[in-house]
Amino acid sequence: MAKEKKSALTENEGVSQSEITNSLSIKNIKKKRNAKINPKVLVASILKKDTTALSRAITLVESKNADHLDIANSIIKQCLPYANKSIRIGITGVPGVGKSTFIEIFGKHLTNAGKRVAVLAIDPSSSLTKGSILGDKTRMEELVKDDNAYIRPSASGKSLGGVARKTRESIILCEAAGFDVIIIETVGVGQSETTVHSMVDFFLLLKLAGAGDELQGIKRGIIEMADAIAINKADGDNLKRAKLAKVEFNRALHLYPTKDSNWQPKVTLCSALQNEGIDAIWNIVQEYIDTTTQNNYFNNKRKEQNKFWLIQTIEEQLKSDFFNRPDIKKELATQLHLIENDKTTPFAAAYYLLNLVH
Ligand SMILES: Nc1nc2c(ncn2[C@@H]2O[C@H](COP(=O)(O)OP(=O)(O)OP(=O)(O)O)[C@@H](O)[C@H]2O)c(=O)[nH]1
Ligand SMILES: [Mg+2]
Repeated sequence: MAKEKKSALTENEGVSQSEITNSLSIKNIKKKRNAKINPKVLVASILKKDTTALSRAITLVESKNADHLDIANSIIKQCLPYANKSIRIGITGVPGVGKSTFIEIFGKHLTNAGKRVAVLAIDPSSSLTKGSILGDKTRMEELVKDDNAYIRPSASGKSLGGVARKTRESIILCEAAGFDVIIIETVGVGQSETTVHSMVDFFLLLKLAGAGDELQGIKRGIIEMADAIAINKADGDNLKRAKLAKVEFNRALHLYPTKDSNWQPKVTLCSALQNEGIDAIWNIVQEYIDTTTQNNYFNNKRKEQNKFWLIQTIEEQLKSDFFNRPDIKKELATQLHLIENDKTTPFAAAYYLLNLVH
């Protein structure tokens, strides 16, 4: 044995020991990285509430590598029987309304009540800003240290549909890992609210008390989607204005037709900073779940959401397959050029390109 060792060393003469160690460790890292991921083992760990395994699975879901997609699909399939058991809450509001502060305190409220909470985010700006919720992880100081909480920085991607699919699948994985409440956060700046609304049970809109123009600046659609509106920063000098805003929102909400859920959206005040009104919001969520479970809306909505996501996924996939074809890429450039020079119409060009595929 000693002899063998010696001859191995002689073979490596001229190469320093540190170089050998370095090359060995690089080889090891590569080997580990390429080691075949065993979906079964990963799923078993997820079911044991292992959040490292959960993070690995979410990374696979988010990966653009085709091999990873297969593994991710297998993991999700195995997790599905354990999914569907959480309460999914969407939270939206304009930048600065206090979403991070709210989620931190709301999350702590839930973990103190013995719940396990996962926070995911849909951040439409993430491909540009590299994910603003990354900074949130440090802002949610208490929650991030909590063993019963899991915070995942937002998925990034070119299309909202793609990011949404990843979040949908991450929800399933989090549920399999035994999280009772899943919070999906999004910045209230556009399409992403509709996307989040289509994947949650309860939709909470955080608002600020403005200067009397409460109802003018907000998109009607978002108000219509909300199951509750919480006017945040209802503290200090702001309290009076917040109370007035509550009256206005209540009046406005009564103008909307009753929802299919038979649920009358609630307006409430809170101060995330001072931890006031947070328990009331959780009570509203529970009341909503009770009402909609009894009238079966809860289950029906989830089924409708699943159907919606089936169609959505097909559309997304067809679109990406189409635009990624080398012949389409080339011909699209030509057609765009022709359009620019008024040599063809958008419809003729579209039919021409579509016919290349059919
Ligand atoms: N007075 C008061 N300030 C608050 C309250 N909640 C949040 N803030 C403050 O408002 C600022 C913005 O809060 P964030 O929680 O970062 O807001 P956000 O909605 O996550 O913002 P973005 O991540 O930029 O979209 C911070 O300075 C908070 O301390 C509140 O209830 N009362
Ligand atoms: Mg934030």
